[in-house]
Amino acid sequence: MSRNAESTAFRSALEVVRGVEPRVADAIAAELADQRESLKLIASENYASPATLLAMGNWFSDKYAEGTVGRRFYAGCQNVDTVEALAAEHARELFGASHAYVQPHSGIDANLVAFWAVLADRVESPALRKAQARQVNDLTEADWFALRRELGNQRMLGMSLDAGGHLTHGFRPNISGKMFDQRSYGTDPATGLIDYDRVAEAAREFKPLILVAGYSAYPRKVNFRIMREIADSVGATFMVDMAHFAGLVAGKVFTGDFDPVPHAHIVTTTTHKSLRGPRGGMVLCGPELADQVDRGCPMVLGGPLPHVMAAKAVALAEARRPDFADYAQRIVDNAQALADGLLRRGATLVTGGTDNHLVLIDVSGYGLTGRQAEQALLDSGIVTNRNSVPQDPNGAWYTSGIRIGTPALTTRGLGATEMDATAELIHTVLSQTTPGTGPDGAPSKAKYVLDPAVAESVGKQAADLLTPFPLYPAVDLG
Ligand code: DSN
Repeated sequence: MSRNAESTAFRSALEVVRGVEPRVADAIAAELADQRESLKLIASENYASPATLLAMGNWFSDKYAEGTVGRRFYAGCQNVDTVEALAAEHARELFGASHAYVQPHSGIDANLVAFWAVLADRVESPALRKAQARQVNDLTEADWFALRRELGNQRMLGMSLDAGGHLTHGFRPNISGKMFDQRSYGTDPATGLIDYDRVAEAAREFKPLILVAGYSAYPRKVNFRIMREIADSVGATFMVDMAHFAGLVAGKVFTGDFDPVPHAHIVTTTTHKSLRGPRGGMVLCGPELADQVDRGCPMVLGGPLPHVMAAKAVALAEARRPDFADYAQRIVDNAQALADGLLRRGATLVTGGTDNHLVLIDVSGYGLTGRQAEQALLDSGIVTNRNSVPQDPNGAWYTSGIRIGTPALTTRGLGATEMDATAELIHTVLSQTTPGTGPDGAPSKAKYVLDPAVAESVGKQAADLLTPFPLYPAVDLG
């Protein structure tokens, strides 16, 4: 697409929206302006390509298409079939998977599909077999009771949230922590690293049906070969949620023992993080689980989002191009440059560095909670999110950490020099912010004090850092 075409496309779309509800058009334009001006360091965010974004704004949004390619519960799905098949083909080729299911609307949905597929495949439930053989009317009340009992209380072992796991890996407030009998493995308190011997021990003791690997806030690689051996040793199904690092797998930065696809029975991901696609999810698996995974809709999911599947096909096609491998490598190079810059200035990093796309700063070293640090950085034009650190004394709301990631800034083109400058800005804000007090004068975990002149100066330097790297340079909304 020519640069001119991109600009015309977005401008025209906004003009049409403005004709109906100008406040929505204004908010869309304001979002672009905000994203252009801020140093976006949220590890799970990125900037999708114009082609990916434009593939979503169309009449595919109007179509119901429950079922799978060629087997729909609705008529007239031939064009949805085309884009769903294309997205799945690109995903299979990109990741070397034998089966790809591209319907999940989000990462949580992808994980629910995977959980269901494993339960349906592994749990011995005669009632479920009858139900799946379309003999639902033959099931008695006692069968249904047995089905619920047999599928419930199955065991899952996943990484704990405060060690960097995801809430869908068995965290109590999430459905995964309620529907499964759940245990967590953490990280070594001394190193912050996964201790595979401890994981093996936990697996031997607990004998999970599903062993889950994957993370949202663990700044290191995971050895999926070892994790698979642990799963095999206790007869568990090995599931990897690669949502955060799918782009690094796609770009062949994570290969061999660190590529989950050859090692896991089932792999889930989102498509919008380091993979740089539209907001959505996806499941990859071998032939053994394919039929169960394909029951995701209507078993677990509502109707698929064909406009998003179209955008997934576009983004996955982009990720198959050679330049994506270069992008993926630069994500990691940038994260390491950022980590080095922070360490040189005295910051404490969980695990002492990174070998993926994210860095976790333990801001208790600055005397702050994660919430105070997050807000002080935001005041200074630096967008991050607070995150628990292992054994966090401040819990999941206030936290003691700030998670930062490089997929978005790398898409903009920033490199090692700018990462060092970013480390300087972050360190300046954190070292000049102090904890505040509540109305009664008591120490507060939320309030903080930062000289507005410092915030303004850092904000200006952050904006200057971004000036040579315009976001969506071809898009001029006028
Ligand atoms: N919310 C995502 C993240 O920020 O890591 C994970 O679901």
